[in-house]
Amino acid sequence: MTFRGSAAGPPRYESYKESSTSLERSPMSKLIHYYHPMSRGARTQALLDTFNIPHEAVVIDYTQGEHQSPDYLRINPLGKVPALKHGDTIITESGAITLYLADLFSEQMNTPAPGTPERGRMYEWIFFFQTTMEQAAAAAFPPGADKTPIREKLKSLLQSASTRFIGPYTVGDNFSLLDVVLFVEFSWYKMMEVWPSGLEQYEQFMKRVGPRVVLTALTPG
Ligand SMILES: N[C@@H](CCC(=O)N[C@@H](CS)C(=O)NCC(=O)O)C(=O)O
Repeated sequence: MTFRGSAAGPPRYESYKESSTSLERSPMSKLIHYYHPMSRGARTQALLDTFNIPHEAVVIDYTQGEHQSPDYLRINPLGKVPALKHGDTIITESGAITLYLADLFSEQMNTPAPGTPERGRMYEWIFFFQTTMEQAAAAAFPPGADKTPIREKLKSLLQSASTRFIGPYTVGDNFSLLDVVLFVEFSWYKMMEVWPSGLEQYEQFMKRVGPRVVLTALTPG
């Protein structure tokens, strides 16, 4: 795994505010990703970085309330990260951003073609994470003794899902966006210590794709 980010880090929200007028006039091709390294935005940022997609990364520090500022609420009225601005188009919801990027940059990301079994597999994992897993993971915070049942559930869900895992990569023989999605998601569950031990297919996968994923350090930006 490559942890990326200079000492100065990506541009902070301040720099977005200063230049917002010119950014709004940017050409359609300009991508601006609003995220925080300790958020679901780490996954969409990893996609942009791993596949070398030109973009501007803007950290929205929700720990400092930047997600509730009037400027950011114009980007995402829900006050959540991540969000993606593409010209005049704004996409929120990390799963939607993932699928939007997958279609825009299908060649670089090795996105499976519509209507193929691999495309179905891609949807399956992304929706599994966004709905079943992340809803349960959110309920596991803040940690405490009473969270043991939900943590056991997370572990057991991951264990069951492993039977759906086919290698060497998640959609066949080539490294794709879905590998990045799984790697980042799995890293979170390892960090939360709800990672099922002894599942060789997961362990091999993490070792295989880790060196190829560019993941912004999972520490506050
Ligand atoms: N379903 C949304 C969830 C977004 C979300 O809840 N983001 C969190 C960080 S992971 C956030 O912005 N939290 C700040 C808050 O809710 O105040 C997605 O996947 O993008």
